[in-house]
Amino acid sequence: MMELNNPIVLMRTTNSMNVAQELDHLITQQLANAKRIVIVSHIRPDGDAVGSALAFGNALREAGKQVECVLQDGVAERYQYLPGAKEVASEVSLDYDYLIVVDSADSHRVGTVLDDLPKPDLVIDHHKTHIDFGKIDYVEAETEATALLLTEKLPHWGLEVSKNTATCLMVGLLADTLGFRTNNTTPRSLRTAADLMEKGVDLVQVYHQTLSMRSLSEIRYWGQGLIKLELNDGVLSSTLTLDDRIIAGYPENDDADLINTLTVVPEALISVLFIEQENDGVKVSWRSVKGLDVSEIAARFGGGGHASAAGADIAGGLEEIKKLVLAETHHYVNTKGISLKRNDGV
Ligand SMILES: [Mn+2]
Repeated sequence: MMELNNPIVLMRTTNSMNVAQELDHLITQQLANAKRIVIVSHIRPDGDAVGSALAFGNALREAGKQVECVLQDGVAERYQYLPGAKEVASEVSLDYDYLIVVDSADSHRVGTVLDDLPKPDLVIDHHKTHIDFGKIDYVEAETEATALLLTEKLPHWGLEVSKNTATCLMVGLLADTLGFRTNNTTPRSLRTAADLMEKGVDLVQVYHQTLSMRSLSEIRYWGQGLIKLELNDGVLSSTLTLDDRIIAGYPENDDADLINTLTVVPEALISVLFIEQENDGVKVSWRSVKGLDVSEIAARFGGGGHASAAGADIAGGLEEIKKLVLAETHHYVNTKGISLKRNDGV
């Protein structure tokens, strides 16, 4: 058996099957022994964060565990229909004996809910920029979604994937692949979706709720960003201010996924969106075509993510940050992107 006192990291690509099997065995035992489990995911939770946390929570509850799912920023309206969504807490209150974090590249991404708590027992993630922060970090970088990893692993960890669990997992898979159109989509994610459908998931309904459905305030908020779009040398950019949110009546502190819509512009090698936050900060989101790696730019500003989708929370004024980030993004495109032409969908 593996030693429990040392942090364990699995990058499957660099480890043998024996190690993978031993790790599965260890996680299975730990989950079997756990009674009260807290599951946490990142701030401004997207579909993969919500879907993965709820799916894991659901599977563990069905196995007789007491589970508390914690998302500092709560669950967006579009995901409120998911099983367990209404019970999600915004801070840890359960006296847990096992702590799980899903879909988070580093400990800062979960916000402040884990401040002063011991290391998580198990971290499951798929971000390229993952920095280990658990006792076990189960990481497969650049796999399409944490929900995909969970779909494959839950049965290996002694847990069943019921229709309810599968529905949450489908949300995560669809959200992170934007419906199988990100450039890291492989046959594996389509097979995973097929497996989930066989558990009874209503794909059309979940697809609509996850990706197509938009509230009037979201569309109006997009409008505020769309009229400010600028395209310079392959970099498409725009800004969403606190005022834009008030004008549109949009209640959240994110971009309402506008960034994913910008990738439809064929001239854009990189899209970047600035979302003004309360307390003198800016959330920056990047998307890029295949061959560019925006997680490198995000990392320079203390953020991270994937090659084609990354973000950073930067302290400071909006105009100052825009200047810095656009300069760095243009610098990156100029050094890496000159010979690149868009030849794929996203
Ligand atoms: Mn994810």
